[in-house]
Amino acid sequence: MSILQNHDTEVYQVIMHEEQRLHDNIELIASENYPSRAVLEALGSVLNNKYAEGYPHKRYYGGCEVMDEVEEMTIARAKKLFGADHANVQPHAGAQANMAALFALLKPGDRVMAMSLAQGGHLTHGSPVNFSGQQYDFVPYSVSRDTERLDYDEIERIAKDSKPKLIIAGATAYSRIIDFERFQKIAESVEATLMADIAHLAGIIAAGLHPSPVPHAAVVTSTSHKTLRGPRSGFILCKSNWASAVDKAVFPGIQGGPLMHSIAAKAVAFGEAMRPEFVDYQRRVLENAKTLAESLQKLGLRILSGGTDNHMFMVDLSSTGITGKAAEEALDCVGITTNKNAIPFDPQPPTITSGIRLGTPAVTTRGFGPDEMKLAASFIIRTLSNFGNENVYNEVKQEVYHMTSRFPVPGIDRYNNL
Ligand code: DSN
Repeated sequence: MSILQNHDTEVYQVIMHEEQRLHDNIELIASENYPSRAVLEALGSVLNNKYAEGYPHKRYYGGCEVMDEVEEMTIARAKKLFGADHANVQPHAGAQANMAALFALLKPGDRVMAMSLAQGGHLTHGSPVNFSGQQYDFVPYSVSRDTERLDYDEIERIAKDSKPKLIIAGATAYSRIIDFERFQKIAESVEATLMADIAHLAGIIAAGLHPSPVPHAAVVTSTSHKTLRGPRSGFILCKSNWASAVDKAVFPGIQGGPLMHSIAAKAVAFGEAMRPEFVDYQRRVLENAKTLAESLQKLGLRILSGGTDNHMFMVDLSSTGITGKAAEEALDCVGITTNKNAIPFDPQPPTITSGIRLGTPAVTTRGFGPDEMKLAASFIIRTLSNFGNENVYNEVKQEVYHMTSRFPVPGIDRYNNL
């Protein structure tokens, strides 16, 4: 950082402020993580400088021999890590991966079934304000009101009624195992294709701790920065018969030059995910999520579906009289970072919500274990049950800082060079 410090103090200062925030706060956003210094180094490398439109050995620019090596290495690692026939590692992010997958699999106007954003799906799974909802005919499926889990019989019934061309399995706010095999059986029964979006689950799936959709789905999309702990980016896995359509949809369909520095950083993350310590990390992510959910439950908060099988869960705040937005803001005041999140059948608008979503990938990377999860739960309860009380907020903030200052932040030099 010393070059930037002298070169542009203003930018240097804001980065230092963010490092400080990352160090001081407890990061409980389910979709965030701390990638390794090695991932950040690849991201900040000279690979940023090169145009490499096209694919390995079929480029539209000269001087791409190193780019070919980088991209082939990343593709090979993605295929090996997930056991996939084909990988496209060029999508700039998860939304681009989903856009390319939909372009490859569908024609405008085709019918698609997916979990709606309001139920825990994703913006690109048919939201009316997104290209997906505007270009395709989406039929949503929900969780059951009683169990707050996916009801596969009901999903099958909707599929039989609506006869979609594509079914999307995957979520951003669902804490239970997703039965991709059952999804495939449902898709097969109505002659639909199955696409899985594993942006949240990718690291857990790579570690073998959640069933993989790769044997079942035609196309699997993902990000690389959530549980997978890589750069902020995306990728697509697919069966061989979809390879050409997927590649054409990514480039030239929706993207120009690939971000080669990001592709190299994905290779680093895939390499890290093949190591035994990554499996151990994912086990601890799951254990921490369970401990945090159980501790909050014991202290009186309602967890949707009664718990979690993965790295995250949703807290229903309805009975507290505090909205998701107000809870997010109160927790920000004490140095606990979360996000408001609509809960299924939420009466509040998405900018307010009745819930917050909590996840443990980042705190686990930082080294927090069950003891810290129990403490974090007690901080959350003290903050929310003393809503608006600045004195209590200040006390809790001190205790949060006392806890976070005992843990280094991976990827940040001045808080340990990991
Ligand atoms: N924004 C991501 C998440 O937080 O889950 C989804 O795109």
